[in-house]
Amino acid sequence: MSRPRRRSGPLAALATGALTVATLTSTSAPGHGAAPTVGFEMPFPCAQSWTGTTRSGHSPSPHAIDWNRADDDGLPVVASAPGVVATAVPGGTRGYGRYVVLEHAGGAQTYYAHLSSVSVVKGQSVDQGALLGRVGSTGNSGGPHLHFEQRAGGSVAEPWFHGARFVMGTQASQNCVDVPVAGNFLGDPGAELVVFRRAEKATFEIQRPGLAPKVLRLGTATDQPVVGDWDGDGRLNPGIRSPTTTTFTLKMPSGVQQVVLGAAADVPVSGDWDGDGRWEVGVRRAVDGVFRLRAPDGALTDVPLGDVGDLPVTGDWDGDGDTDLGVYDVASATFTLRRVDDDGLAWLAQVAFGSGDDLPVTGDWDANGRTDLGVWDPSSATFTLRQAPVPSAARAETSSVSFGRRR
Ligand SMILES: [Ca+2]
Ligand SMILES: [Ca+2]
Ligand SMILES: [Ca+2]
Ligand SMILES: [Ca+2]
Repeated sequence: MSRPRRRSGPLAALATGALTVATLTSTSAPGHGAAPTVGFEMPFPCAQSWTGTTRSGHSPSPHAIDWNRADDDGLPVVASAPGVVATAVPGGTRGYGRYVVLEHAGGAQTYYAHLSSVSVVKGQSVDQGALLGRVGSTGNSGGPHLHFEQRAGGSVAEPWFHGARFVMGTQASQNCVDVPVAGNFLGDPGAELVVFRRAEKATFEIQRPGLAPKVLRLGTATDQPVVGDWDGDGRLNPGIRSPTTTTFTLKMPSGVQQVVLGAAADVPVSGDWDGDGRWEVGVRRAVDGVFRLRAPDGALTDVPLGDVGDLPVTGDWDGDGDTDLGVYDVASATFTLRRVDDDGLAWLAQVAFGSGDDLPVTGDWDANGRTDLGVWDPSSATFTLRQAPVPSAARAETSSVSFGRRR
């Protein structure tokens, strides 16, 4: 699915000259496995402290971790690394109870067990830091805690977090993730680069050339970002969707609008579906990959597009004022863009752009009224932007901009 992450343990550190003798020694000590090729973080939101314990006799392996903290029943459990949901069991009563398995690059897996609720479905792609479910005590469990495993080659492996071997005790999660976003927030003609910074008090950070980023505060670490021109003044506004309550909170200077739509696992999308200048919301359903678009009167339109594991994108590819739909396939780094002509016929264009673990972003970089494509590389926090006369053009200009926090 992806290349090895650049910051992922001693081998990556060696490349940057940061490897210490102590790390080398512990890596080669008997009984210790090699560092994982995936850059795992703790399965909890940024900065939360949790106490992790391992023990001999722990089933299925002494490498499995039980995570606890005070009053932990019902607290969010998030993805340790980006991946695809291999297993989601929302109703389990024995063994792992309600649990989730994520499949990562190179066949690595992570297990999240004894959950009180599961927020994802099998087959969907989830980003690092995304909500998977909540801590519970389902299955073979004596009280609320998170049972967590990292697996390699099918076997439970010694766990690593943030490039270091796990050590028992209390530690703060460094699962502090930026999510790439873009759009015209500032009112000048082109789109700005934006990241949604997952934190207990989450923020949208809007790049301003030559100035500090403009910071808009909205949402929490486990909310999903969604941006759009909710009030129709020509500038984008921030929004979030809570997967827990399936409620969108759309923030405007005049106030907040709330919309309830979709299931917990669904991914929010936004666009001006009817071309009147005010944007609407929708979801891409995780179970079947169908876009469900919501009109201002609440009417719903379903548009199937792409595979379940694809990531949704939206933009006005043809510049007619109506927002169009698209999907990005991470494994092949290919956008599939859909537009509808004056006769109501739908047309698809495929554009190969990006690589590795890149995440898709869209925005009108060159301010010509047609939305362009881009990707953000999490390991370098670099946006690569594509500008072309039309989205399907074979020749396109690309530019790279570093913005956001590297993972
Ligand atoms: Ca606006
Ligand atoms: Ca509209
Ligand atoms: Ca359009
Ligand atoms: Ca453009």
